[in-house]
Formats: sequence, C-alpha cells, structure tokens
Amino acid sequence: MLLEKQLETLSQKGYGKALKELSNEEVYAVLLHLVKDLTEEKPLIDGERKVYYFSAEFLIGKLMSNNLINLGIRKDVKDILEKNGFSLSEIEEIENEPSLGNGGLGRLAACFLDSIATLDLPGDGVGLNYHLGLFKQTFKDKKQYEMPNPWIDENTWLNKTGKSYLVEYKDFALRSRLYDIDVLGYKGNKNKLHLFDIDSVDEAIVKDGISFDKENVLKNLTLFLYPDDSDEEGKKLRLYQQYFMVSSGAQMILEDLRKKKIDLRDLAKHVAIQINDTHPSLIIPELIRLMMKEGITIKEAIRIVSKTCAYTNHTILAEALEKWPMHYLEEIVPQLIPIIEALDAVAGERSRNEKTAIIDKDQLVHMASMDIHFGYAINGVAAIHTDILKNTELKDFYDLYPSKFNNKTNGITFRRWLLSCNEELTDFIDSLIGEGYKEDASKLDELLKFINDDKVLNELLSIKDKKKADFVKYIKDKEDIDLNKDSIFDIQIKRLHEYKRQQMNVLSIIHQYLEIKKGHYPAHPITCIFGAKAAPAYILAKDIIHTILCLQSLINNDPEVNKYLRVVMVENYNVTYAEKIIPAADFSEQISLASKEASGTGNMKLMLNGAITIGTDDGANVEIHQLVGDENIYVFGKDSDTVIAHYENEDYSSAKILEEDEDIRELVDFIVSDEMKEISGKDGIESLERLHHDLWTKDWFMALLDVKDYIKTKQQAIEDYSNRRVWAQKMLINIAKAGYFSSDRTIAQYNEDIWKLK
Ligand code: Z57
Repeated sequence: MLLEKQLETLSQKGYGKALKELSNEEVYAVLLHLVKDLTEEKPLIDGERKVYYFSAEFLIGKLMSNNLINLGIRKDVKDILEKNGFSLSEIEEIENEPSLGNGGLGRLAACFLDSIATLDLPGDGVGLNYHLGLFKQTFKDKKQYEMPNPWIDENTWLNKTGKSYLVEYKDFALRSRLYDIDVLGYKGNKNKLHLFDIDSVDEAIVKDGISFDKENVLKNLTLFLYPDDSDEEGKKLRLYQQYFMVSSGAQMILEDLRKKKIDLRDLAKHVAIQINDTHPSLIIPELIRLMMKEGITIKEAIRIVSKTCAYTNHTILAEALEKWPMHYLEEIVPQLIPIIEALDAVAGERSRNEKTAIIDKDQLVHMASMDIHFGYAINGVAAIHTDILKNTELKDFYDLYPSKFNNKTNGITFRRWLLSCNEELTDFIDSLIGEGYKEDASKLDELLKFINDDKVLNELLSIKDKKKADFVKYIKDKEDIDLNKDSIFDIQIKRLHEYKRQQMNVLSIIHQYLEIKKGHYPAHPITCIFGAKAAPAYILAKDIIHTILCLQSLINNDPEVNKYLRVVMVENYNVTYAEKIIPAADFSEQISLASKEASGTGNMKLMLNGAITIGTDDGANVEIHQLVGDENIYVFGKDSDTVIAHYENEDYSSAKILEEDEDIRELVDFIVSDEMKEISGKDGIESLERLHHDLWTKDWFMALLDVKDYIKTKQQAIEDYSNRRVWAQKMLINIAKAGYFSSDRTIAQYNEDIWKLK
C-alpha cells in the first residue's frame, strides 16, 4: 500500500500523471527514483576497519532488478506494476548496461561488492567511470566490429559527490571527480562503489568505431576501458588511467582518515586495500609517496603500506602479468620512480634471486613482484590455480613468503545469478526447502532429499523447458534467429581466447556436421550457442569468431542438417545476455586447456541453474567435480601436470598429431573447405586460412591434444540427456552442490583470513 502511494507520488511529481498513464520509459525513471529514495534512507555500513576493493573493472550489469531484490520489494513492485498494466521485466529492459569490464575479473568484483554489503562488512569499490565502456560488438559480413557503448544518460545510478582530487603527471595535473553508486546488501545496509572521472572527457573525439586520438589524455582518459593496448600509445593511456585511479583512491582514503582524526601511521589498523590483479598495483608506491609528503619516513611508510595491501592474482598467462617499462614511468609518473627503486632495493636485500626482482635487467617493472613483496597476503582464485602459483608460476616467491600465500576460490552472487535471473527456479526451491538458503547458500544441499522424487524431478525439467522457451522468444525478438526449443542447449559463453578453446568446440561442431552428412544422426538434436567478445587487436580470436559465424550460416541453412544441429553466436554478449542464456542452458562448456583458466565463474552460474558441465579438470571445475562426483559432470582431457610438462619440455606438436591422425586432420582441414570458403566470402578466406594455419603449425593451447576425448565425452552427454529422469537427477545434484560457490562464502573467507574487518 505504502509502496503504491510512493510510486503514485513520484509519478505525479515527475510527470503530472497517474502511474498507469506513464510510458515504460517514464515508469523506469519513477522506479529509479523510488529505489534511490529508499536507498538514501539506508545507513552506510560502518566499522573500525574498512576494505577498499581497487579494480580497473566493475562489470555491474543492470542494477534495477538486483536493487529491488536487495530492498526486499521486487515482488510487490511487480504486482503493483502489473495492476497498472506494466510488466516489470519489460521495464527492466530499458536500463542501459554499463560495460565497465571485460569478463570474469570485472564481474567477480561486482559479485564481491554485493556480498560484502550483504555480510554487513564495511567495504567500497574503487574504479573508473568509463563513458563508453569496453565496446559494443556488432557482426557484419560474419566479422566482429567494435562500436562505442555509451551508457550514461539522465536516468543513471551514478551520484555526484563533490569530492575531487588533484592527480599529478609529469607534464600536467588533472582534477578527478568522484561519482558514487550505492551498493545495497541483501535485506541490509549499504556501501559504495567509487568511480573516478574527469570533466574534460570528450566523446566527440571517437570516430570510425572506437578509434580516437590516444595522446589527448585530457579528452580521452576515461572514455574506454583498456583501450586497445597493442600499440605504445594505448599502453601509455592505460598507465595514465591506472595512476589516475590509484592516486584519486589513495587521496580519498587518506582524507577519510584525516576527517576521522586518525593518525596516518594507523592506516593498517583501519584500512585494508585489495588489489584486483596488477592493474591497481601503483597504489603501493603512491600511498608511500603520499605518506612521505606528510612527514613519514620512507622506511616507516613501506612498513605501514605492507600491512595494508593484499593482492589477488587472476591468471598465469604471462601476457596478462603487467610489466611497465621504466621509461614509461619516467615519462608519465616520475615521482614514483625513487620509491619503486627503493622498493626494488628492499626486495633485493630480501632475496638475490633475479626472478623475484621488481625491476628486471631490461628495466621492466614487475607489478606482481611489487605486490607480493609489499602486500601482506597473496591469493589465487581456485584451489588448483593457487597450487600452480605456489609450485610453478610464483614458486620463488612462495619459497620466500610461504605464509602470505592463500587460496580464495571464487564465487558468484546468488541474488543476481539465481533470484533475479531465474525466478521460476527460485520459487520452486523456496517451496521445497524454504528461503534459508538465500542467506546461507550451503543449505541448498537440502535439495538432495528429493533425489528420487519424480514430481520434483519433472518440475525441474519443466522449469528448464520454460526458460528455454523464454530464451527462444528473446533471441527471436532481438536477433531474428530461430531456435529449436526441444534441442539440447549447449552453451559456451566467455571472452574469446585461444586458451578457452572455442576453436576446439568448433572442431566438435564440424565433426557433428560431417557425421550428419554421412547419415549418422546424434541421439538428440543440439544447438550450440556461443557468446564472446574478442579483443579488438586479437586477430586469431577474431578469426575464430569468423569461423563460428561461417559454420552458423552453413549449418543453419542446410535443411538436412538443421533438424539435428544449429549454431548461434549471439551479438554483443554481456551480463544481460548471460542472465537470459544461463537459465536456459543444458550443457555448460568449460573446456580450457588444463592449468590455464584460473577459476572461471560462468561454470558456477551455469551449475546453479541446472546445467551440466562438460569440462577439463581446470580452475574451479576441479572443485565442481569433487562436489558433484564423476556421475554428474563430464570431465575429459589431459590434466594440468601433463600440460605443464608439455610446455616445459617443448614437446607438443600439432603437426605431428595431424600427420598421424586422419580423423582430426579431416576436422581441421574442413575449416578451409570449399563450402566454408564460399560462405566466408572473398575477404573472409584469409581469416579461415589463418586459423587453419595456426592449428597446423602452432596450436599453442593444444586444442588438438584433447579434441578426440572432448568429442567422445560430449557424445556420451548427448546420449545420457535422453534419459530424462537420470538427467534431472544430475541437474538437482548440481544445483544442490552449488551452494559452495556463493560469493558470500568467498567474501567470508577473505574477511576471515585477509581483511579481518569485524
Ligand atoms: C580476467 O577476466 C581474468 C583474469 C585476468 O587476469 C584478467 Br586481465 C581478466 C579472469 C580469469 O581468466 C578467470 O579464470 C577468473 O575466474 C576471473 O578472472 C575471476 O577471478
């Protein structure tokens, strides 16, 4: 009743009309005001000690649905809107999705903020307010093109703060402006996400897709997330961004201490800083610099900062471990150089091992090395990943600081990845075990008692069918693609990267296609769905996209084949798309080369929604495997030790495999077959040939090592799918065991072992 009155009042105030007279867009604006007003009343979470989660990315997704859930009013609002002739889900569509992240790392940061607030811990995010996000992906002639993805309009969650800091570079200074987004805990109070920006950003300098003058820092600093860094200028811009973020953030933190009359020397008692990958690592020398300006000696400042900062590693891929050339730092932030040199000297005193140096012999500054020497904790993001860090990748550091190393297996917020995106499944679970699991996800395992309950199993299957039908409609409306709702939905959604091996999935699709052409039909029709953006400068990733889009056209237009097999790559895969696809998934493709995927988090979201994993023993798949047991996951491929040995011995040869195995050769060579070349069109052929050539001569991520086992395993999964009762049992077990992957658990562990907030 009260809510209804509030909505009517806001509607009158904003538009001078009754709620039911409004357009969908107007209703959205009214809801935004309602949520902001209700959030305003919530107190900030407070405490002696607070964590700041520094991250270059926060892939927050649309916020309306989640905020309504966390305020506990989503159902009521939905009913009121329905009474007035509106559909809440249609209205939620109106919100722009901010693309402030690439993938897993940015989405993890967003899930963590939700859980930090839900656990009532004082903790804020610190990042940048990119006006045009990453990029919006479009397909033309079966190729990816990039466009700006503007997301800020008059109906924004961003709040102006009036806070502002001076950030100094070698040749000029910039004034940062702080914008905040409120982060609500589930049925709780609030924290903040702080996003820094500058006034002088100029969107008009962007032309031809996402090109812009990379040297005009005043106009471009916060235009895009990680602009193409394949050339020098792009890299430097990234350094400008990183320093802008950490210097503004550090000043904000110190200002807050000063306001509370806390001595800067007590920083570590009141503040924990989590460094998300190496992108915010310059926070370490910057904090030291700022403390020295306040009269603290460098020795003392190093000691204090070393007790404040902790570092999370998210990858073992060498190219993602940042190393800044000294001369870039000289050109952009020379004030940090004496400090970094001092840190390097201290590191040198602690160990003479060259591999743990901060400044290497090529004058490259290793960000991760600085983090490990001068952070008090370092963690990996899944058990196997942390083990690889300790035993291989960061072994020399582990020998030096064994007690700093710890594992924090990633997690996901169930508010978004179950309650918000799959209301049907949520309501069904509520009816079976009550709502206790919403605050203690481990209680999901109470579902196991229904393992032989046919009514429950059938209902699970029919909810899946419903979500598949919803998705079929969504993609028809959005992209005019026709899917068969009765086929298996086989899903691979994640950034496009060779180590994730979308190309191996491509080979299995080619196999399937050739089999059908021979009259060997699969046990059940199957639809292979991809969602993936490729980095603009990552040529081979774009070649893989092109190959998928060619296969899509070849297969979907062949009436002999499309009864059994279809392929779809959705355009501009993002959080919103994930929320539609995941509830509809039957198979979850987690097929990275063992040892390469630090954790993965899509694997957890898909499991929670009743999809069965087809995966390698990599990242968090290992833990999924342990939790659900051999019968409820399809594991294949060489293990991480074998893979690591191949790299060490340099004895992997795809050409050898191809020469010896004509089955595999047939699949790889099909990429450059006449059918494919015809579909590809004249200026696509090059792309097919490049991928083909790469698989023959390099195959750096060993797709051919596992492809046969993969095809066989997937075949088994397709056969098993036909036994609907047994399949529903697998679904139930996966859902029941997903509780471990709640980010509430992850954050409780960060707090227990690293942050120690209360
Ligand atoms: C990114 O999304 C991840 C790691 C990185 O170093 C960068 Br840069 C971006 C991902 C990992 O690839 C995933 O395996 C992991 O689940 C995710 O970070 C969150 O930890």
